[in-house]
Amino acid sequence: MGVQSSDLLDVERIREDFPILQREFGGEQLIYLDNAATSQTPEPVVETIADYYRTTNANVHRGLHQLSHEASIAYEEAHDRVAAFIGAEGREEIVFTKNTTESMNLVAYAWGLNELGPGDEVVLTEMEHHAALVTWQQIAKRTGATVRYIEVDEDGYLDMDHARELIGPDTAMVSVVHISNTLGTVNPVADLADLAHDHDAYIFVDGAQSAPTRPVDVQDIDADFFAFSGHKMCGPTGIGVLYGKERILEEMEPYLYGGEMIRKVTFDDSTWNELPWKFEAGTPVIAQGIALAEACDYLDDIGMDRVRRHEEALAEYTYDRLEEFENIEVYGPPGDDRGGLVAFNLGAVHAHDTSEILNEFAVAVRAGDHCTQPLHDKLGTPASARASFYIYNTREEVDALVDALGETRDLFA
Ligand code: C6P
Repeated sequence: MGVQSSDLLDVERIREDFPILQREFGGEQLIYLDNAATSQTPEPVVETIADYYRTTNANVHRGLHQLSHEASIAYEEAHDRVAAFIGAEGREEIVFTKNTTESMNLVAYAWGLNELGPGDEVVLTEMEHHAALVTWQQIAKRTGATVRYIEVDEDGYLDMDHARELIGPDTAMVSVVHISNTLGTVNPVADLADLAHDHDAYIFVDGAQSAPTRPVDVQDIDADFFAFSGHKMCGPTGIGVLYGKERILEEMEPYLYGGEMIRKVTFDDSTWNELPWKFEAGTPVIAQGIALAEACDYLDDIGMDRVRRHEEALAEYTYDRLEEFENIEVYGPPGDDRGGLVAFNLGAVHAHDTSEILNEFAVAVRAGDHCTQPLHDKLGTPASARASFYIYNTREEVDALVDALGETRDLFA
């Protein structure tokens, strides 16, 4: 069994920063286990947003007035802060987007449309989120490139022999999820980066589930691109991050055109602003970016290694407790080798029914295909229920989940 969550984090103290966790539904206190979809937002981040609008709100990079100057500095420094959070070299490598999905589309359009063609291969995995799968599928259709999928084995791991078979001289891009949002598998992205680079291909690591939950150093894993979303890591909605190696971003065409991203415009042609602004057309996500920097501070103050161990301990505890049910299917690797989420089906009970009944006990879990339809097809089920954890969750909440699942089972017996 994993380390007690209370040995790792001062959860009681952390919970004080999240008043939403005090909400009650039908007399029961909320147990929020849908963090892989969206995490809750701590008071310091909420305060940062409010404070920005109270004291600093102005457009950036435009006015010469003091407010615009202050907003611009704060917005630019937010890029530095996010760069430090993932070990990037500097703000040039950090593009603020709307979310992980937009970061993926940015590269697919700006790089993929220009660089891919017939004979080129984009290698994905069977556990990719639709953000990657659908995007590369469509770009491949438009360019004549081929999409191939690294198989997932029965235990929820990538078949690395198959990866070595697929990644070869025709591979142009390997796009792989760091932690599967359905299986909880932590993929060997550094090994996949080596394989991709051996064949002069790029690797795009989808960090939507890893950046919020464990220390990530993009240089250690040698990712060419890395993407994540603010709303899964104590930040606001409406902000995502695309990390790209400076050399590659320099060579790429812009994705969106307009104000902010230009250097010189004439009636005939235009030239582009320096990185990262070349990829941030129009008025950017100013308040959200500044709030994301605060979220990075908040998480780093706790310590990302402790966040990781807390997540792993809760996932392992949940996995072990779910095994108590006779007729349960738990997807993905063993409890002691996964990120902080557990997807399952309780006998023949549809995942939607499970989540509706859990909702009666104020337990919030996600049910559905989690934007991994092809993976669910492979698992032989249209949907699963999923509990996912964050810094404020406790073993007692997992116990409450298990109790509520016991009631669910009895109801459908
Ligand atoms: N997954 C969930 O699992 P956006 O919506 O753009 O912020 O994130 C997309 C995304 C990309 N990759 C992975 C691995 C993800 O888990 C997600 C978001 C959510 O509940 C919504 S499907």
